[in-house]
Amino acid sequence: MPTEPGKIRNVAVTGHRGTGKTSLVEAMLFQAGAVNRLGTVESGTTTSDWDDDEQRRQMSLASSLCHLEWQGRKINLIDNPGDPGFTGDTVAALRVVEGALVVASAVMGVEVQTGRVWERAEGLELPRVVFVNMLDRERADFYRALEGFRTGLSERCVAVHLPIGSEHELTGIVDLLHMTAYGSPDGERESGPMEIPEELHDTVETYRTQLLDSVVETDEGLMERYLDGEELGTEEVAHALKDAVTRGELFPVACGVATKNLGTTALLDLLVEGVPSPAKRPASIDVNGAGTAAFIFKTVADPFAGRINLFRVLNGTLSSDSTVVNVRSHAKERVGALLTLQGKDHDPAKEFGPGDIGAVAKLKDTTTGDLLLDAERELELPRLDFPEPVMSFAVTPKAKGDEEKVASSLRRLAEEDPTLVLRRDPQTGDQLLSGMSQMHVEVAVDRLRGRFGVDVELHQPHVPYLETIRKEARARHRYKKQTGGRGQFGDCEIVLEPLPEREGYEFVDEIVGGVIQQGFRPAVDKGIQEAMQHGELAGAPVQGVRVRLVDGQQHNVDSSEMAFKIAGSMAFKDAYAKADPVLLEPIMEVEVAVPDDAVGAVNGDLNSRRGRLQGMEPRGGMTSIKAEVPMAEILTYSQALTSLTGGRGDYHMHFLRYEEVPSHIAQKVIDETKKELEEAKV
Ligand SMILES: Nc1nc2c(ncn2[C@@H]2O[C@H](COP(=O)(O)OP(=O)(O)O)[C@@H](O)[C@H]2O)c(=O)[nH]1
Ligand SMILES: [Mg+2]
Repeated sequence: MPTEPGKIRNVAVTGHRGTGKTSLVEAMLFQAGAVNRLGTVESGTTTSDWDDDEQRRQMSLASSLCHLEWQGRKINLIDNPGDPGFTGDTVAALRVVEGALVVASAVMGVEVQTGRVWERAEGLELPRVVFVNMLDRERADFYRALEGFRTGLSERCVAVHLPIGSEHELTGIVDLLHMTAYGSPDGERESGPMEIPEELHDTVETYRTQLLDSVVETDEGLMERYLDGEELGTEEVAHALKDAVTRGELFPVACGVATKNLGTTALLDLLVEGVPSPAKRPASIDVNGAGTAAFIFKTVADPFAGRINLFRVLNGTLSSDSTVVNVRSHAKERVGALLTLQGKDHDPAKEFGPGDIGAVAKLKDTTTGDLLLDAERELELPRLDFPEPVMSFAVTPKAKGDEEKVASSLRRLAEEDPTLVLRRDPQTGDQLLSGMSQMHVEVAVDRLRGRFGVDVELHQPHVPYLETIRKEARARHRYKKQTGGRGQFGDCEIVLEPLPEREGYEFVDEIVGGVIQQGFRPAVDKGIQEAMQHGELAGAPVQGVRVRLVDGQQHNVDSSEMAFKIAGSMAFKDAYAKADPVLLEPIMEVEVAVPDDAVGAVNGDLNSRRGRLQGMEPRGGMTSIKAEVPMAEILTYSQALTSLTGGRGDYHMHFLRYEEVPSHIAQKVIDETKKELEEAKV
């Protein structure tokens, strides 16, 4: 297998879920002879979906590394999950490759995740090749899909392959670059090259001209000769195409049928001829001329080999039986066995050179996002810019007493998957597990059971309500107890005022003439702050209040800090009730991407969730809807969106600000909290 940087192609296979990425990787491996039978997703026999959970769900849940040899080049393929829940893997994979192979369905064309992946790649200025798959399906239309890419994602998308026939009458594909055709005896090795069928000549002519026009436009020398009517050689066109792809000036669009192994020969040729090698494009992670440097883009828990780290060599050569330093943890790591992966199968490898992608087992303290160097050096860690989690669940162990085990196991999972976030809500006390989709969190729960033997339940988390006041109020409280010996005496008068931003707390000491001695005044403050932890409306923390301590009285024998603390707390409660208190709720900014035909339904639904529409714009072939929605109404949005869009939509959200809860709804929240508090008492 060739390993010089100029002979490597690193390609991340990405796109919407169910577009046939895993099947396509399988077909390429099979066509190149890297595996000797064509596995299927249905029978759980593909090379890249090797995990039990993946086979059960018949979908990719983690990125998987495969490799093959084609035209004397080593092609490393990273098959990525399409479900938005597992975007983290895609984000990391895109950082270690020179090309993204964006797979789309010829029936659905550009879908939500296609657009998101495209944007990510755009941000990295990553070369892209499109594969329009599933040409054999009913209602498949290559030309419509091509147009969708051109209008939705980039006008610089240009067809390099065309289908011969369509739907169930599909018989092959045309390679416009080499002007040949390929046919497939359904799941066998693809046959060809062969003659382009007569009846397609006109169409081929049209699209070949479009391709040549687009290519020469990016290369002045070729342009002149082309305009002079000179016949251009295939190799020089391919060369110019690759340069254009490398600079992001063209995005070639290929097509085929993954499950029938049709279109793979031309696609593999295209990856070799159209995608830059690591020698042609600087790695997207700069290590400042370090010696040997490798970047960990994925940590996999392998049931047999333990923890496996997938890496990309950024510089130098990583050899087995060497020692490296982890830039994040400063730990010295012993690199024992290096591995070449083919899905779950691994073979020992001696070394990986610059630009290559491989795996290493049994590192102690190294996970996703880490950088390994041959010697200790100050270097900034690459920021992967993972998306923020969109949904949270409260997690509780099924068995009492398992709390610590649940927390530590979840921490392990979150280490491997940075888009899984674990935290305790200080306000509600919930142990929150946040992820990118419901499926994402559910898979984490499955792994918790499978790998750590702990069972948990997921609940809807509590909404972190707050309370504040709307007007000024004054109260005085005298705390007095006379019990035999020394009594208790504290007396204070306070004024509450709303703070303008409805945030924070201020205590202003306005005592004059020493009616309360200096030493007792902080006790009043303390008592007030304690009372503010659980507001009288719904037991939520109170904020946005200035308290002025204006008057009081003390007793020279019976007064104590304790007495003033209680007086402060009681005075606050009295004043609070008169200060027109309200409940505040978190408002989220939600961005939903949906196909155009679902816009009406989705807007209607957001409206019924007290959402306020902020705007709509076309984005990546879909419509992006922005709205502000109270958190309480959108905790279980994932299921709703799935049923509204038939699984074709996705969303992101983040906290925006707190707002008053409308009074009719506030009453419900207050009643519910009271009920909960009472139940907790029993
Ligand atoms: N008819 C047809 N089905 C396909 C094709 N490619 C994949 N499939 C099927 O589509 C489903 C999803 O495929 P998979 O490879 O898991 O898609 P992924 O989620 O993008 O990896 C599976 O049932 C495949 O058998 C194709 O070209 N034609
Ligand atoms: Mg897959």
